[in-house]
Amino acid sequence: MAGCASKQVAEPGPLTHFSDSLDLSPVMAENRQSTLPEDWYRKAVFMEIYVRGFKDSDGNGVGDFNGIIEKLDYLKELGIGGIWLMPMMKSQDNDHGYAVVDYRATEKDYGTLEDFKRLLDEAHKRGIGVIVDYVINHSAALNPLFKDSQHPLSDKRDWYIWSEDKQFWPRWDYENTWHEGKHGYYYGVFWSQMPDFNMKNPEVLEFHKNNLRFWMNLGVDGFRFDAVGSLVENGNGAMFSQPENDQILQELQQTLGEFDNRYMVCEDPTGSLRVGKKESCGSAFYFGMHKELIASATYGWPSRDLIGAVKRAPHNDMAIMLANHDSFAGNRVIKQVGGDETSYKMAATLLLTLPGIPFVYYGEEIGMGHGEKAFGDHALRAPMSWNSDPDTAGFTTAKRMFRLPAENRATYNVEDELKDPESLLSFYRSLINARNNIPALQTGDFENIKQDAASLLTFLRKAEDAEALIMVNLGRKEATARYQSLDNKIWTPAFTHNVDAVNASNGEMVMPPYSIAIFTRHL
Ligand SMILES: [Ca+2]
Ligand SMILES: [Ca+2]
Repeated sequence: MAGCASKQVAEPGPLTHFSDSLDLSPVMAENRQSTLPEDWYRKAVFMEIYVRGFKDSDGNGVGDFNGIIEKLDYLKELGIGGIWLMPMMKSQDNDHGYAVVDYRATEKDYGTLEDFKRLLDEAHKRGIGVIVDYVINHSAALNPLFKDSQHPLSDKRDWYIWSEDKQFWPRWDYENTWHEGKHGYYYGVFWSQMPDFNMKNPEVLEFHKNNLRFWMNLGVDGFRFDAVGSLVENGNGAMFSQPENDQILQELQQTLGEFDNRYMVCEDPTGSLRVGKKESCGSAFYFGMHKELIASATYGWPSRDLIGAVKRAPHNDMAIMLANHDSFAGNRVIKQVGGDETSYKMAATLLLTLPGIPFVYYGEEIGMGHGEKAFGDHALRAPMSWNSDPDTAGFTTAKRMFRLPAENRATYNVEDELKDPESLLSFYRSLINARNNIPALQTGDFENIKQDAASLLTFLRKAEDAEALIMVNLGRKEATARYQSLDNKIWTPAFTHNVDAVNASNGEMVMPPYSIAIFTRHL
């Protein structure tokens, strides 16, 4: 309407059909069985793996599925029973993978669907379960679904959250969460390139459930759900932790329940305990606990809220960790402990003995540092240090890598640490394997035992027919631990570090600095 003085409204033009390229068909649960032991995830120590950064198998400088397959025996010997793969679906970002372009395709850099299937099979042969990151809150802006939804008359319009007028819904850092689209404005809480799905639309939830079944039919053992505190919005100021989120997560639990033996764990940094409840996700990363673990290890005594935090957990299925791929959760552990391996081992001990399902972030087991010349999240996601090679750290045969290796690869790497019985890797291996042989440490209830000495942390883990007694001296001075039945004739030593278990008698045990003793007994 040339010459019209009123506000110009762009004509939407013809409908687009980009999403015809996607497989959106309904999926039924077909391959329901699992070859893993029942409740494998309750007993397992998990490793979180950034596929791009773990191992490059084909010499193009980017980690891939086949690279992980090469290292499954390494993980098995470390005692790992579960793997969480950070997003492995086709993404727009070509980096972290949280901007998904196709929910039923693999990231091209990582390998084919066949490669992925082989990874599942090879992991299962070794008794290792594989869960994958599922990004349910948002897609990539380049996802064909969102591209179609740009048109006001598209049948995908209501799959996302659109408004004709610009809105201002500030998030935690006062950035606006609304972005200008081709015709109208859309909501995207994290980034303009990651538009939020309209999770109130039942079609969207069905779409996600079908995708979950698609991956479970292939043999995926469960999911880590990203950003579940952000699923549903009820207006400005009501964008997080809305009650509808719990309802959705319960429905997803039911979808996983169509298959045997699957595990789901959720991420909500500000609502861990709530989301972890059975009435919501059933398991969640226990943000906050990670700070108590590190603080206790670095102070040399249990932090003021350590025991309280343990007791507040709704059950033993909470996922615990020391650090992960996000810088808001802290630096690599070696930085957090100021390079002190003794504190590092104490932190690992708390992670692997207190209640919860432990998640080790790849490289944590060797004390891997930040990526060279990298900042923020990128520094936490360096290529794994397999050896001391100054150029590649053994990650690839390529000259160029997607990112520079870790700055401490010369001193902290798998090859050297495997030869050193005092290394962090040897410590993680022996403690994880000890844990794998002590059922009470995996699932037992927690009971704190008070001690006079401030540096001591002692507690019981009580299972049905066995219990474990864990005694740790976090401090740099000798201390005497007391427990009425403490005697090495009653309790069998299962793991010790810096102490001889024969010291236990008559309800007492002298604990040298930085010592650990784990005993077990049958009931
Ligand atoms: Ca590669
Ligand atoms: Ca949302």
